[in-house]
Order: sequence, then C-alpha cells, then structure tokens
Amino acid sequence: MKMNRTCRSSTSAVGGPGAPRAGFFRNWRASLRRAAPLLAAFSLLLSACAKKPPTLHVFIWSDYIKPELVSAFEALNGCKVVMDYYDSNESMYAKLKAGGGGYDVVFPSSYMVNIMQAQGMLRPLDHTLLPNLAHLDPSANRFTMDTNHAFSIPYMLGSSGIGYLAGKVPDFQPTWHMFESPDYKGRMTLMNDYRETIGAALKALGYSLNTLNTNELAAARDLIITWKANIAKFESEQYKNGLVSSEFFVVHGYSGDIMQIMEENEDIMYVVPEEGTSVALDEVAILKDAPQPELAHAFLNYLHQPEVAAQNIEFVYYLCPNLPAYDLVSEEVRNDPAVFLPQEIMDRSEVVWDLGENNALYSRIWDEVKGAE
Ligand code: N2P
Repeated sequence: MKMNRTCRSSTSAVGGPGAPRAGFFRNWRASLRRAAPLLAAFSLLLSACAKKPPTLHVFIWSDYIKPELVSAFEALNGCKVVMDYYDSNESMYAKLKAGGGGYDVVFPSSYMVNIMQAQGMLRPLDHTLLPNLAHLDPSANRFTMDTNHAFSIPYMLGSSGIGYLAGKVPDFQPTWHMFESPDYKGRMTLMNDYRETIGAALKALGYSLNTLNTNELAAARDLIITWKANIAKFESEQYKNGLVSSEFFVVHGYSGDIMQIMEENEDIMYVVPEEGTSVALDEVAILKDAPQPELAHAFLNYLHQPEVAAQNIEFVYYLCPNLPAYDLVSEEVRNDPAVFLPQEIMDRSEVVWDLGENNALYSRIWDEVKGAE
C-alpha cells in the first residue's frame, strides 16, 4: 500500500507541472485501447438485451387456444409467448406449488381459482388494464365465486361427457353406466381427475357432484371401482388420440376436445349422459409472482377482444362468455349444443365447487379408488 503511494507521487514529480495531466491522457488512451474489444462486446450485449422482446410465460390446458391468435398477440405486442400445458387443475397446482415455472398466466377452473386465491397464489387484477371486461356475458357469473373478477376472468365454459365411436359401439346409451359394459372392456377410459371422475359416478347415482355425504361418496367410490375393472386406464389427454385411432371406443372427456377431433374421425360422437354432468368455467388469472404483469394483463384483455374470442370459440369448441362474440361466430357453431349448452343440460348438470377442508373427502375416495385391485 505504502509503496504504491510512493511510486505514484514520484512519477508525477518527475514530469513537473502538467505531467500528471499528460500522463492521465496517455494512460486513458492506452486503457481505452486495451478496453476497446471489451467495450465493444459489452455494448453489443447491451443492444442485444435492449432488443430482446419480453416473454410471456403461459401455463394452459392442452388444445385450449387457437395458435394463430397467440402469434397475432406476439406481433401486436412485440413479445414472445412461451406456452406449457397441463391436463388437470391438480397437476397444474402441484407444479406451481413445487415452485415450477416462472409463469405469468394460468387457466384454473373456477373452483381452483378459489383455492389458489385463498393461498395467495394469484395477483389482484388491475381492471384499468382490462377494458374488454365490458364484453363479458354476466350470466357466466353463476359458475364462479370470483364474481367481481378480482383475481380471474372467465375464459371458457364447457361440459364433460362421453366420446364414443358410433360404428364400434352400436348399442351405445347416453349414460355413465356404459362404463359397466363388459363388451368394451379395455377399450374405455375415464379421466384421471378426481373431481371429474368422482363427479361422474355421483351423477350416475343421482347425487350431487359436490356432496359431502360420506355414504354417497362411498357408493361413488364402489361404482368407480367397478368401472375400473373395465377401463384401459385413467387418462385425461391421450384419450383423444386413442379415439381417433380407434384404440378406444368409449372415453370420458371434455366437450370441446372431443369436438375438435371429430374432423379426424367421422365416427366420433359426443354426448352428455342423461344423468347429468359437470359444467366447468375455466378462468384466466395472473400469478402473484408473474415476471410480466403488464403484458399478462394485455393478454387477458386480448382474449376478450370480441373477434379474438369468436375465433377462439370456433377453434376450441368451448364457449368464451363474451357477448359480442356470440354474434360473430358461424351459424353452425351458434347452433351447436356442445358449445352453447342448452338449458336442459344445464338443469341436470352442476359446477364443481371448492369444498374447502372437505376437498379432502374427495381426495381420500380417489386414493381408495387408485389403490383398489
Ligand atoms: C382443454 C380442456 C379444458 C376443459 N383441453 C377443462 N374444464
């Protein structure tokens, strides 16, 4: 330390007045020359960073948005959208809880909005960034507990039911009891989704799919165990390919997903069983730690631009509850009972609700089903 100080002062003394200044410039030029390549690399890096478009990370159900609409959003906002997919509310929740993702936007069903919101996982929405909320169909509010859209906005409404191959199942009956038929053993699938599949069994038995009655739940468990002997597997995604390829003849699935694959195999039909089913409102929300909250708001708002909502309905075959969009969809879609659910289906169907602590009743039953031989 001491030695350094001595050396420096002796250098300036040798040069006399003005020398330190000249020395300073000489050193400065030399340093600049030495640093030039570094500076160039740094400024390149800076400009690359400045030009890098922001990225929105979206976690969404599979086959649930028209891809061209996502590209159009990217072009409009000069951003990149990276999408990851899930096949149930529970798998999405488990991944987020495990810390996975860095996601901005997520699409929980209304009961899951409740669970996630209660656990502080969602970001309050800034309505000033969501002018398209004005287009929402207010009748969708009966399917959600977040009626003021404090944390979520309705995205799509759909039903669960049975997809089947008419040519392979000539004796098909529109009832959940089809899963008891030994004739199609190994050719049927049920959803790997505890609320959906326990819900189907409860409806088959004439009970509410939100029941807290333990006898009813036990009866549903026993019925699913009977079904289990006949099905190939519990599965919520591959059933679509399986139906198209005729690997499966009867599948428990989502309305729009089954409608989407009808073009690939003309034999595919979709029905809501006569005992009723679950009708779900899937919502779109922003995660509490979203890296791009403003862009996320822009995305939510975009989904409710009427032309966007209409194109999306036409593609996914679910109903985006956006009033002006209803007039923009084709007549064929407007008259499709799988998209615009008729009142008589609504009357015998129910929404899955968050049951708070009693959700455990359902997960326990599900564990028993999975563990049964
Ligand atoms: C998307 C299925 C979403 C329906 N493929 C879940 N309610």
